[in-house]
Amino acid sequence: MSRAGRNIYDVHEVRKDFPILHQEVNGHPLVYLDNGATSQKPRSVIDAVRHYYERDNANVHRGVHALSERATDGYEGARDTAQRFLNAADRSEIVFVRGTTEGINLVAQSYARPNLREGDEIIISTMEHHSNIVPWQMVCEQTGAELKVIPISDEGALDMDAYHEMLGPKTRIVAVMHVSNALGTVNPVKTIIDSAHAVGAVTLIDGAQATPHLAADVQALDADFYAFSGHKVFGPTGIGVLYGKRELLDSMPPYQGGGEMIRTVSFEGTTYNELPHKFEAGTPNIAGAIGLGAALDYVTELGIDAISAHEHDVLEAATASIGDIPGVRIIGTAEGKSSIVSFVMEGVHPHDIGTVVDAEGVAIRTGHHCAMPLMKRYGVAATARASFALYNTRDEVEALAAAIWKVKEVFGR
Ligand code: C6P
Repeated sequence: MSRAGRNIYDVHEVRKDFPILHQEVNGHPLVYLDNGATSQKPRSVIDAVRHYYERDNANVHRGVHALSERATDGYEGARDTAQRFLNAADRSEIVFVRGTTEGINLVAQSYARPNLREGDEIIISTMEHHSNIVPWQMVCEQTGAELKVIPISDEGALDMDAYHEMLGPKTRIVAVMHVSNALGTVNPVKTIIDSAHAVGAVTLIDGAQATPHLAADVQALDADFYAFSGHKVFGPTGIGVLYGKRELLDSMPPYQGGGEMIRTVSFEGTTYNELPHKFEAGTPNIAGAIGLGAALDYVTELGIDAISAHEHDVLEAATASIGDIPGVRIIGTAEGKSSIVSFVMEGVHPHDIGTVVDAEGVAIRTGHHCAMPLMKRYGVAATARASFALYNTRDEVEALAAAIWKVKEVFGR
């Protein structure tokens, strides 16, 4: 459904595009607030995947037959869509990967590992997801490089003074998240990138939690690498994008070997395919890429600014109604934060909060959110987290607040 020309964001119309939202869970209307983990899919994405399997299914870049050409067009068309979505300068800078995790591992192993040596430094931050910590720890083990960690304030903002002090001639890579999955903090990535470039370091931005909520323009940011996952931005699981500047990707060895990534193979030696195919060994996730293309089109049609404005309104309502509940402490209160409210409750384990609110039809995530060092920074083992998306409403915020009051009742708090 085209929304071109619509100037009022009508969340109730938007909700009609998401079949899964219209169901009851435990006798209550579903209130899905676990979008940070994965978001729901609009009809256009489901239809694109179904259409592909019903009519076009074939392998890509290989056959001369009609179906193979259609599959190739669909797959490569999705690359064009991703290029536009990220405002990348060239379509060859868009590498399809399984998700953010694979994108970061690709950069760690194909860029960092061959280029770093003992004495070099990699900077990350305290709030990173494990997928932007562990790959760099592995590179440090492999090369002798050292990991430096930017501290954060109690509100959950990066300590930019500390960051600037850490930067120096030894800094080779700066890898930070655009938006925090556990706090909602939106990091000043443009400043981070500019300062890293001033000392000659290469930057990777983990955009997993940014792309569903705000504009990610890789040229405006001047990011060297930018990774995101399809399933968080209303697309399928098992597909994501790694953006890399062409000259960097060109200089890197392949990540995996196999079909598709080669130009010629002989037992004497192999030559590699051009970008981006050099990094896409084997039959790719064709249906996933096509679904992702439809998802990115969907977000673009709604308009990322309209989505941000709507989500800001929902976040404000949530911060007020959850923050007002006695005994509840919100973790992550940085200015300008995005669509996440993480909280703990006096005397109640987050898993118990999750279980009680689920009985009320409200889906939230509880746990360490794959950010154990961050949990340690706040002295907690876990939090409960409500994460909002473009289809959530103020009524759903009220349902969440009512469910949290219910938790207090159940646990006598
Ligand atoms: N965070 C969450 O509930 P993958 O699994 O590769 O699609 O994404 C990993 C990832 C990387 N960075 C950030 C900032 C993320 O939030 C995630 C995934 C989910 O918060 C699952 S742990």
